[in-house]
Parts: sequence; structure tokens; C-alpha cells
Amino acid sequence: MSKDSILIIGSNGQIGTELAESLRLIYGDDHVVCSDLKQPETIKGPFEIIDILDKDGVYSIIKKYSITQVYLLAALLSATAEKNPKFAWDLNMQGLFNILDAAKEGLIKKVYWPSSIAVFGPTTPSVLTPQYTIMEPNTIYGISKQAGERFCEYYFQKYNVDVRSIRYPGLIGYKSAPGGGTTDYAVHIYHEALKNGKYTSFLSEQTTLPMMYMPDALKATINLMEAPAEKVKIRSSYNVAGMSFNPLEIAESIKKHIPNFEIDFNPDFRQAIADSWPKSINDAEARQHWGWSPDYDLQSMTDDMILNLRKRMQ
Ligand code: NAD
Ligand code: AKB
Repeated sequence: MSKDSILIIGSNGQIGTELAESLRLIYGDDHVVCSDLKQPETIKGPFEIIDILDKDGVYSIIKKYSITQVYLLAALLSATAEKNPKFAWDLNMQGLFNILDAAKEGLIKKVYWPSSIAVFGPTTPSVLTPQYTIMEPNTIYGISKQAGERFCEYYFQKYNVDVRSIRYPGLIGYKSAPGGGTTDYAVHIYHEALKNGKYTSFLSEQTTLPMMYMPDALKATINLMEAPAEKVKIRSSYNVAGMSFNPLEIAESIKKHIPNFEIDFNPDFRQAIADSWPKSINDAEARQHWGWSPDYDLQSMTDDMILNLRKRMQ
């Protein structure tokens, strides 16, 4: 049994719900403490109410459970952040500082903090966007993620903090609902296809974005966290790619299961956010440094989503 004890902050969200399950399989229920602003409907292992902005509260939970690793997932995502930019900046940045400082002070040994493809902006080359390129994000979410990446690297270089990060694309899964992002349509579309046979997309038909199926995101996250430190050569955040598609293409993949499925389009404010992001990602460094490769493409993800959502709806 590993001696590590893990704290997930923001564990009720889209990633946290599934990450907690995966980490508990590896480390055991008692070694993975979940935490969020509110209690979830069902609690399987240790759970604590934590507000990431309450530094003393966070530190006391870290001490209570002798936590060695923190996965910091609490944040406002792109669409929600645009509605409350000042609060999004405060939450996304101060939350990160509280955990980086805990590591700097020797309270914890390892930190996971997710970045996003939102660090890229309209001036970034949008096809096969490389690890190192122009980064001029024009959303508050992207600005906070870019600043967060710089601070992760700074804390690694100055204070030897073992912080690891991935620039997730849009994530898609059947176990949990997305929490206010621009890529959320690619989750909603499956639910609406199965319930109503039709979906109105808030992004236009040709909006191609990088996406990833949740099992691949969990694999990337855990592989990066378990990689020997010398293999983690990038301490800002790693590009990782899964697949790229637009609303029309995901609809086509759904039609293989639901032939009468209909999609129409009514773009809203999220269109401008999506238009500022890459269409596809070059993840050569993640592949070379710690052996990343995805298992799912669009059709195999759709097959699995439909199969599992159908089971859940029975
Ligand atoms: P989510 O919105 O589904 O979950 C975030 C969780 O954080 C929620 O349960 C929320 O209650 C909690 N939270 C909010 N404020 C908090 C606070 N003050 N203290 C404690 N908890 C708080 O988000 P997610 O999709 O699970 O994303 C998790 C992380 O991954 C975020 O940093 C996000 O930017 C990043 N990310 C997600 C995606 C994606 O597609 N889901 C893509 C790229 C990056
Ligand atoms: C969002 O759309 O905000 C997230 C992300 C890509 O960071 N899914």
C-alpha cells in the first residue's frame, strides 16, 4: 500500500467525480480525501467541506489527514468565468497560490493543477498547436490559466515544488455533468440525442475543437502524476491531444446509433470563446517525455457514451 494520501479539491465536479473513483482504486478509499463547497449526494470515502479560498481551512485538512498530494480542481470554467471575470480571476489564482504555498512550505509533496487549451488565443497557430507558441488568450479563464502555468513553473524553479499539469482539451464523460465550459455542448448532445432525438448546438456547425474522452483524461492525469520526476520536463503544463471534431461530425457519429437524430445551431456568446481556441493540438512532448497516447477517437467515444448512457437511463 502506498504511503501517499491524496486530497482532491473540487471533487464534486466533472473531473473530480471520476478522478476520485480512479484514485481510490489505486490508493484505497481511506487514502483519497474528497472535498468541495458542498457535500455530494453520495459519499463513499472521506469527504470534507473546503473552500479553496480559506487557506487556514485548507491547511488544517491537509494536516488532519497527513496529505501528501493535492489535486486542485476548483475553478470557474470559461463560460462561467466570462460572466464574473473578477471573481474568476480571484478564485482561479488565489486557489492555486494557496496550494503552491502549502507545497513550498513543505506541507505537501506533490501538486496536480489542470490548465486548458484556453491558454491559447486568436493569434496562436490553430492547427496542431505546438507546446511552445504564441499565447495571447482573450478570455479571463484563459488568462488565469496562462498566469497559473507561469506560477507553476516559477514555484518549481524557485522553490523546487513538484507541480504537474496538463492543458486539457474539452472533456466528455457519461458519469458527471460539465460545469460551465465552452466545450460542454459535446456532453449535452449525447443526453439530448437519447432523451429527445434532437439537439440545438450553441456552437456553429464548423467549430472544430480539441476534445478528449474522460478515460483518456484520467489516464493522462494519473500517468503524469506517477511519472518519475526526471521525466516531467515541462513544469508549466503539457499539451495533450485526444481527438478533434465539430458539432456536425459528433452528430454524424451519434446518427450511427440514432439514425433520426437531428441537430440545429443557435450560436451564443460561447462561439467567440471557441473561435479563439485551437482546432487541434500537437502533443509530441507529452508522448516523448512520459509516454502519453490516447485510446479513444470520436466514433469509439460515441459508441461507449451511448452504450453507457443507455444503461443509466434504463
Ligand atoms: P467543474 O466546474 O465541473 O468542477 C469544479 C468543482 O470545484 C465544482 O464541484 C465546484 O463546486 C468546486 N468549487 C468551486 N469553487 C470552489 C471553492 N471555492 N472551493 C472548493 N471547491 C470549489 O470543473 P471540472 O470540469 O471538473 O474542471 C476541473 C478543473 O479542470 C478546472 O481547473 C478546469 O479549469 C480544468 N479543466 C477542465 C476541462 C473540462 O473540459 N472539464 C478542460 C480543461 C481544464
Ligand atoms: C471549457 O470549455 O471551459 C473547458 C476547457 C476546455 O477548459 N472545457
